[in-house]
Amino acid sequence: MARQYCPPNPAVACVLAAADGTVLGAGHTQATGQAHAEVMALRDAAARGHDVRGATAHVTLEPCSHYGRTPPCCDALVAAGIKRVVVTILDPNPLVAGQGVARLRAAGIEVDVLPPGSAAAQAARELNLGFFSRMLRRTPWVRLKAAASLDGITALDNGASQWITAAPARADGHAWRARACAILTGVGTILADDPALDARLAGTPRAPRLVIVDSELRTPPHAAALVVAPGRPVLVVAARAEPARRRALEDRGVTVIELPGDDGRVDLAALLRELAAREINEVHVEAGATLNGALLRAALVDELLLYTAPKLLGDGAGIACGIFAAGPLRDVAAALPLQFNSATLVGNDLRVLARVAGR
Ligand code: AOF
Ligand code: ZN
Repeated sequence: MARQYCPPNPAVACVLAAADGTVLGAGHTQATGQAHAEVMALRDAAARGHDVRGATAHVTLEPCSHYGRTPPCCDALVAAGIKRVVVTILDPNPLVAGQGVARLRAAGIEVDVLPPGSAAAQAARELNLGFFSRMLRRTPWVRLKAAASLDGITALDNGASQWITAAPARADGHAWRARACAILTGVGTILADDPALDARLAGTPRAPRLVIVDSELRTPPHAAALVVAPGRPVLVVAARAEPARRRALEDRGVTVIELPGDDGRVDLAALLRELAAREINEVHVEAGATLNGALLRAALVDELLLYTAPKLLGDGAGIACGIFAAGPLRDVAAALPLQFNSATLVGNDLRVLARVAGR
């Protein structure tokens, strides 16, 4: 759950343990601007009436050493009399990046950092892929979601594309939307389907922002995606923003920016950098074959989230289309190198997570 409400802050857990291993308190990161994991664990121990002096703090991310929206956790641990801190992985935030450990050691606290290659360190990183990506690569983690039949079809000749997968898979898809900082789509999907693109089925307390790639600024000011979730930030990214259309969208509370690429369309790599600058950790892409394909060809996708329904929908004639317009390949060896991370039955549909090699 923390993953759904703490972005853009990383989701962190902290357990305070006595010398004999007894758990004295535990906590995790709250919504951005509120308490970090360490502070929650200290509060938990206090509420349970435990004395934490001399205890060990196990933290899944290096305790912060800086004044951000909240004061440094290092200071809270020092003030509480913690004797030893076990850190799963260093914080990649340049404002912290080892300084948390240094600050604790300077205060006489024994600090152990788990080896970066250890399973625990890998798991701690997996928990916050988007945060690590934004901090280290200055671009968000991009997860592309699609649903198709067993034969890879996303729409029929008559354009019918809704409900290829069943309710449990759709709810699962909403949970993935809810943990992202932004949902990215294209104007083609807005015009064709008029989707809400919110995370209502997940009941998330934090609405992920919506980003619409819209080179010519054709998004209708009354599109469902702009009105269904009031208060949700919406960013429309154009290559060329005609002033009257821009004004009509801005009147709806939408932010419009221009990021023209060489081909007259939106520069997608620049868009992702812009999103990282706006504290977007994870981007959840739900778009049509064209934007999906453009992101894939530009090597901007890190992970695929594919739902496969146990249905056969045709031979690809007419407008029946595949998931990605990723361009023709001459050679199977030239295909994007992917690795399956998991395959899970969600209801009667199959959910596959495949990661681009090296990401
Ligand atoms: C921790 N414990 O549970 C988390 C940390 O603006 P602030 O004060 O909330 O600080 C945000 C930064 O703190 C964030 O970018 C990351 O470096 C670190 N997150 N640190 O000690 C936590 N979530
Ligand atoms: Zn902190």
